[in-house]
Amino acid sequence: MVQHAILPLPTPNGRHLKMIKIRRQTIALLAAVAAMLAVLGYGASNGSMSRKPATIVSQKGRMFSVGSLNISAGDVVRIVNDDADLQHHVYIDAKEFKFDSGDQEPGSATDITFLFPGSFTVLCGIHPKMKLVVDVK
Ligand SMILES: [Cu+2]
Repeated sequence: MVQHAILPLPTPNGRHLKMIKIRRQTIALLAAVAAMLAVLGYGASNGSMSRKPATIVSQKGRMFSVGSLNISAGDVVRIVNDDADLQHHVYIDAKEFKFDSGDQEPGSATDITFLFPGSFTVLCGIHPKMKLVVDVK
């Protein structure tokens, strides 16, 4: 039978514990900020947002499936890359509203929430001829 030696437990390092606590608070804060931004509709989402897209626009053959859209403030437009072998990269560079999807892989979807009334041009950073005008009322 093996005899277990009883060793004194290492004393907790006070500074280390404090750092863990601060890191936890930071993570909680970041999570709260991320949740807030998601509610406000910032950033690209992977389609898991609870808000239902008002309109789905396809990207195929280096074109958007429609040239223009009329929506209401707060509506979500989902842009789907239906090209099998092309990346797209939508962006909006308006004074009131800037958006950048990052690279959109084939099959991926990008949701854009339009919070403000106005006319916004959605462009593709890879295919300069792709253009979608979104009128938000
Ligand atoms: Cu494109």
